[in-house]
Amino acid sequence: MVSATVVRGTAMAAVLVSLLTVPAHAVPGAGKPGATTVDAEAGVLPAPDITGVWNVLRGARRQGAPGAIARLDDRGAVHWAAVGVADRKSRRAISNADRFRIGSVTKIFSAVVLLQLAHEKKLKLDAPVNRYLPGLLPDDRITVRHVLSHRSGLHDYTNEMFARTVPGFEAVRSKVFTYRQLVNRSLSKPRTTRPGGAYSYSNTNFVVAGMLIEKLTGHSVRTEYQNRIIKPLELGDTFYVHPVKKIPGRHARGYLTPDTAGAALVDATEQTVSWARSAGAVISTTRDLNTFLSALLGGRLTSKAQLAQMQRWVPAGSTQAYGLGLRRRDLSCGISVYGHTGAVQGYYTYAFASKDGKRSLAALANTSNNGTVLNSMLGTLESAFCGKPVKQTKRTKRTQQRRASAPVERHEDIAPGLRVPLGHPIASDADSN
Ligand code: HEL
Repeated sequence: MVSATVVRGTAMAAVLVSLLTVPAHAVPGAGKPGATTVDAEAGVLPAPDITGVWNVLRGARRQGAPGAIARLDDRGAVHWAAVGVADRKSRRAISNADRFRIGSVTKIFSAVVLLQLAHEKKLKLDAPVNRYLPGLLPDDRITVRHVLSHRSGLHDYTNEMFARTVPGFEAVRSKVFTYRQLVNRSLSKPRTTRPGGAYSYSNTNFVVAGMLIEKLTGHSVRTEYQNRIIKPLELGDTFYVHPVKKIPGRHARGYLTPDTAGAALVDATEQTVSWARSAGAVISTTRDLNTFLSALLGGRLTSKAQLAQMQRWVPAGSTQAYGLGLRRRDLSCGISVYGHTGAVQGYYTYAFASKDGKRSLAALANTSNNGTVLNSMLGTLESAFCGKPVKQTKRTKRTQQRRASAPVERHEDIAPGLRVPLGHPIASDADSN
């Protein structure tokens, strides 16, 4: 094992930065600069740039995240990086053993359960939602597939809920919503597209997914996640505890960035996440997320046919596409990765894997509503899957700078030209967080 640890002390706090690597046994040379990993389906993946991942985390910290972690699993080789703190009061260093809220990465869990139910012939993807939940939706043409691919046109009720970030969060952090209350909030607004129309991201779709799971199985989503995913994959750090507000065991605290520049971060760790339920309330770790995505892409959670359904893509911006509960991100080196991003108050997550699932990266910054950090964290994917950046021309540099400074809007993540939630960039001194 190669390990390097740097401890930096300041008047305010000690910041622990660590980078640990377990070299691959299976692939000689994997992880070394310039080496490549042969991936049967994805072609040749460049060797990951581990230092690059670490530098991205350091950047996120400078941009206002109290801490940031990443774990890369690459055919038996494991790399970790961690920067900053899990808890701003105790100054405990953050680590990849910390659990955290994964936000919309939860959507993959919900989609997997529904795809398994489709395989068991308990559900048809092209059947109307109303066949299983009579009278729920105002249009019989909205199908299960439309919901899972964000093409139902159901308005995203969280747009209004979190229009003002901190007051919006405080108003719901202790609330327990029924699925129906959440759907009713959505239905009080006009729909955004016709059924099957263009992609339009909405948490409402995955609230409906949770209702479908509970109706078709007669069990809670917690039981279904547990029996179909968590237990078989032995994900010992993955939980759905709704409506319990605490994260069980060792965890990173999450810090929400207020809309007012310069205002103090808000500790958002404890909340019911009832506003999201099956759209975003799962807790996990970087290790479990990598295990989960490797299993999914490796075909160990669904049949081949169902995995192919999950990867029927609709365009979702210039560098992204959406399948069924699954995002595809097209990286600068031409490689695509598959997974999801998550933004829940206090936590930004990236969890993606290669086409065959043999390389996976999960990363967390323990802040949110900070578009700069969210944008930067995309760099973990670039470093993990594209390796070292090729020398840039002045022109590509200019294009990237234009993209990085493009305005972001509510409720979509960082793809140039897409709508994104994410408040304002903040500049702060890393050690004063
Ligand atoms: S937003 C996303 C991400 N998704 C969607 C979902 C999730 N999270 C939410 O809908 C929460 C939105 C409020 C988050 C809050 C913050 O940053 O903590 N922002 C505000 O309150 C802004 N006023 C599309 C980014 C995804 O990647 O799928 O997770």
